[in-house]
Amino acid sequence: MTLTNTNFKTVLITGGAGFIGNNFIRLFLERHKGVEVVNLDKLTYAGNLESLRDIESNPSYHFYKGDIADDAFVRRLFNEWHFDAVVNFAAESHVDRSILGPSAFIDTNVRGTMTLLEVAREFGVGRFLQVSTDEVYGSLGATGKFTELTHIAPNSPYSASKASSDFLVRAWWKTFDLPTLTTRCSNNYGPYQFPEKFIPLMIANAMQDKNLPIYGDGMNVRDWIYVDDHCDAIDAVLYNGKIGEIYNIGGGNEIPNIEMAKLILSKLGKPETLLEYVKDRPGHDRRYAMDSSKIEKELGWKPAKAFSEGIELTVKWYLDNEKWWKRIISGEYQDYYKLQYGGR
Ligand code: NAD
Ligand code: TDX
Repeated sequence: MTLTNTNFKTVLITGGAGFIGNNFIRLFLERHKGVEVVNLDKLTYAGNLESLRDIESNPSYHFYKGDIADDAFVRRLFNEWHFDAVVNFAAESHVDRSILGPSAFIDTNVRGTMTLLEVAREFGVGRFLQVSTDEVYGSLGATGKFTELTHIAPNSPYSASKASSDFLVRAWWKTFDLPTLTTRCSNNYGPYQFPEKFIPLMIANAMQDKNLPIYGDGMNVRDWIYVDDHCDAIDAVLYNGKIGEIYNIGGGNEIPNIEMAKLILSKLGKPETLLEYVKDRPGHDRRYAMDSSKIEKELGWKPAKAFSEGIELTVKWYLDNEKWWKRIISGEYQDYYKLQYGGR
């Protein structure tokens, strides 16, 4: 059943209009010329075709608006394309939104993943890669790192829904022999990240001289990875990972939130008086840190971008692309899909 490395002709990428998905499609088209890439995205508030403008005329790139939880739609797509591989990025991805309203997280992250698994099983695929997160492991104390053997202990509705999809992926491998792979990555940063997430929110607020909301005491720690390094790791696992395995991916850059916010202010030449300590996030995980030694040893991957360079590039990108994020904030992109695709 499993295809050899070079046999992929058609690849389904879900959630490709989101932050990591659009960066991945760009890398994939560049690296794997001649492979047909189908991007299936529901275009929720987080999906933005504007982020893919530079590649939408590439003849190997094909966009479909649809829901991964829509069984009939997914079936029609598989019937049309007979995918060799699936990379599932599509998800509701923001922890704070999952606290305000968990339903969409179950619909997409759980039901949607199950639908993809089922249809992939029926049609047969060479590889099914589930893009997961370090958050499924819960929270660390002051020391230690998450390994692939750390037990699953999600603390938010978001991470619980992602952990659920990871378990479904495992079950479809064990029960139905679907050739699955799972990657679990730490916090990404870089171009095209929706300005609700910490780094782009801090940059956008600072640029507008608005306060920077810091949850709790600001000492929660995240392990930041530049988005291209995550995409590179997914590509390595997709082509060379061992079926059924889980791969942790981390940036090796642990930074407390308050330090990150201060760094961004200093890069933008803005005063620390903009920092505003606010009520903590309920169930706020204290610290994440990934042990990536498995993927480093087995697949020879390691992060390439130094944090100092990555954060410089990221701040510059938001400075240079003010229109992109300001139009998101104002809701101006709502009609872009209709204009561009006539409602297909
Ligand atoms: P994002 O919110 O920026 O993008 C998600 C994309 O999925 C959007 O384009 C959205 O329209 C699409 N989508 C949502 N529901 C859908 C549905 N039902 N059907 C089809 N498309 C749908 O998210 P992101 O930050 O790019 O994250 C991508 C994936 O990576 C997610 O699975 C997330 O859990 C995982 N992840 C993210 C990070 C991070 O730091 N951002 C870290 C580790 C793992
Ligand atoms: O306004 C804020 N103030 C603040 O202090 C926001 C939005 C966040 N924070 C804190 C909470 C976290 O400690 O910053 C840290 C990062 O927050 P988020 O950007 O919301 O990321 P996080 O909750 O860590 O989850 C992210 O990484 C793992 C992604 O959103 C997930 O999709 C991914 O799985």
